[in-house]
Amino acid sequence: MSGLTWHCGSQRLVLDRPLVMGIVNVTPDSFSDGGAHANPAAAVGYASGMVASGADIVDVGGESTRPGAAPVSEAEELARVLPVVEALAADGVVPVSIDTRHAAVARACVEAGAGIVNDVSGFRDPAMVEVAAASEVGLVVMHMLGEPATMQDDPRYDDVVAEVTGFLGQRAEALHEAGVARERIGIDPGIGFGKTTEHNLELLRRLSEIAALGYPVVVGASRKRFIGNILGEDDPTRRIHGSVGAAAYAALNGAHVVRVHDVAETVQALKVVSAIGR
Ligand code: HH2
Repeated sequence: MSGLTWHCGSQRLVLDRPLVMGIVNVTPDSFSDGGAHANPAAAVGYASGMVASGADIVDVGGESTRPGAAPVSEAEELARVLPVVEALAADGVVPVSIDTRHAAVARACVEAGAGIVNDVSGFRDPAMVEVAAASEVGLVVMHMLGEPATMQDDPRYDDVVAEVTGFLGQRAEALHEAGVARERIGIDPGIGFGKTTEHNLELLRRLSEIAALGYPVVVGASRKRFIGNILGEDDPTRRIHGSVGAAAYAALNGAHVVRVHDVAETVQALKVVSAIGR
């Protein structure tokens, strides 16, 4: 039990067991589920299914940030996500997270009822910090080396865990100085974002060093390339069991929230992990 509570707008997430954040990509080009629910009605139906399977949070994204992905315009991103966020937030069953790097998208989705802003660029943009400070929502501050288009071009660190932890601590401090209560801040090492397979494994192995910052830790390993590299599996949709293994490991080593594509499978594994740990 972590003793942490994550303040996400009107909702309080008690982190006394690992929570599952289900991924809803409303995109034509995401690396593992691009195009699968690209219209709003399909995406809402898909997200509701995840909630029925035990998702504690749904994370809605309208821009693929896979390595080498082309950026989309803010208007296009907003048109993809806003109807989905509106419908899911109106349901109010679980907090809705908006996965965006863009302040205009974040602001509109918070107004539409999103309870979490998940920024893969770690609130480096001052406009994102302003949106955060002007609201009461929860935040996910993620580490990414550089930008999606180039982040996998030979990423290097002296000590990946120390550098990622240093960055997350600094960004959390900057948000706090801008007026964000610490209870709202979650942190994420950004598995696959400017990291080799070995960097990702090292981050997961030493997750407790990141958790020692004292903020809720979110980990998104689901179906990612490093799992494919370990398994020799090129097709992301065939990395489910490996992904569940990574989620269980992360939950045992300090992750409070795991961000996953395969909710039912992950919920089942984490229930067993929690029961054994009790
Ligand atoms: N990973 C992806 C996107 N958003 N957010 C957080 N906090 N942590 C992550 O690890 C993370 C994230 C990439 O995965 P996915 O959304 O499935 O793919 P794509 O970016 O191609 O849409």
